Amino acid sequence: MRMSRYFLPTLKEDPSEAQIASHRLMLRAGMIRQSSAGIYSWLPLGLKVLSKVEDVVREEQDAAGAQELLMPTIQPAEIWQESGRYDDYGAEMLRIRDRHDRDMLFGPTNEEMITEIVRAHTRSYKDLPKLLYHIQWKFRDEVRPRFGIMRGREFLMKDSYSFDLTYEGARAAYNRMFVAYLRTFARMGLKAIPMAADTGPIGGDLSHEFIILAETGESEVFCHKDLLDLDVLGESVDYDSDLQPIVDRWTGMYAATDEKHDPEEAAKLGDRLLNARGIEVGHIFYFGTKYSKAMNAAVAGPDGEHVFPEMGSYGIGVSRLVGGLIEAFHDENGIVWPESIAPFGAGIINLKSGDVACDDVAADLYGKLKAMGRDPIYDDRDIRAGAKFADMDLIGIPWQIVVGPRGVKNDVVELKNRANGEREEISAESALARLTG
Ligand code: 5CA
Repeated sequence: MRMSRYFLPTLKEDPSEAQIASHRLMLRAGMIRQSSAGIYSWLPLGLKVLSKVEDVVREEQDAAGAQELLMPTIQPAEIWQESGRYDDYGAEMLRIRDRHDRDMLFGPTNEEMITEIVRAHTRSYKDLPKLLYHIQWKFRDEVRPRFGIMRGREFLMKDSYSFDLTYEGARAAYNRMFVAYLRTFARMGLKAIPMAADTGPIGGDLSHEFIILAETGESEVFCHKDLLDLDVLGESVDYDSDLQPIVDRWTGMYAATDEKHDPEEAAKLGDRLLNARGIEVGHIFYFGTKYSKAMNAAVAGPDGEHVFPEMGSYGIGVSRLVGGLIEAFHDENGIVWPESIAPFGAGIINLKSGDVACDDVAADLYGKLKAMGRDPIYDDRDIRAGAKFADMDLIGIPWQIVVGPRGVKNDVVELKNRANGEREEISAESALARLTG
């Protein structure tokens, strides 16, 4: 992408409405634009990052054996009346009436709709288990939308739903999602800690929130410090095997949100207790037959008897994760994207646009990086060099190649690593070689 053509409305000044780093930096980096309270447009740079996050989430869901489908944003009220949640959900649900006076709503979550779909197409125990997911916009009319997309009213969620014949089957599905979540967040460079949690309006009796630590997080959390040292990417995971040992390792140490906190239990940890704040990026629930019974979604068991599927639901805040990543990865100059999520794989800064020698070297690098699949962004704008450096750092491009007249004369460019600030003068060929693989 040539920056001269890119729609990248960066801001030099901190916007006054932003209270936390991620909100401030998303506005300054031209990633989002507020449309009304808690509702945002995702501008090209923001959308690129959101899609990268979505890709990692999708890959790990698919690897865990979940199947993607897509349910609508607008749902009929009837299915929520069947489950009994139409009234319970209260003012957070955006209710809509269509031209035929039918009650509709903008989905805040999809337990009812997926249960209706599975009920319609599943007759026998032989059709189970099923593990389905989608990535779709949700609407919750939050009392206090805040911190930008972190607590929005419209937000992107990955939600999965499992249907099993037995409690053991449902627990296996829960464990599969548990491990898939650990992998998903770890692949983005995040340390997400699973914590015993309340089930709230979703219901059920087993639930974990996945929380990344951040000073500005909305949840107060307590956990064993050693949880921060566990590593899931080092393990080889076979989703067809018993995952309980992995889950046990992550749940064997104390970790709870303030809702489930047990001060006596926590006190036993002494100085190994960590009391911090965190951001909830995922939440998984086992709720048994709550929805399958209420919505009469029985299948015929082996002897023809009615069996109500055991269910669970599993959410990841895809759009919230973009904010969570920025909270975890930024410095005084802007965002520092981990390579797995970076909107562009490399940036080229031409210090003297219009100078034939510099233009040639920069354009050549740009073409080659594109051919390598590095998806480069090339700052070819006719503006001050200082502004180019500032923007490239602000938008967090992990590798930056600086092309200037003095270097070009000596056949060198400068390769800069955004994360540690290290710079090296090397030939353009060496810079390219470093960015291969
Ligand atoms: N049906 C279940 C699981 S699919 C469910 O809705 N769970 S949830 O309510 O916990 O939401 C799942 C995730 O969505 C949360 O962990 C959080 O990361 C994200 N989320 C929830 N509310 C918001 C919001 N207002 N803004 C941004 N993300 C949100």
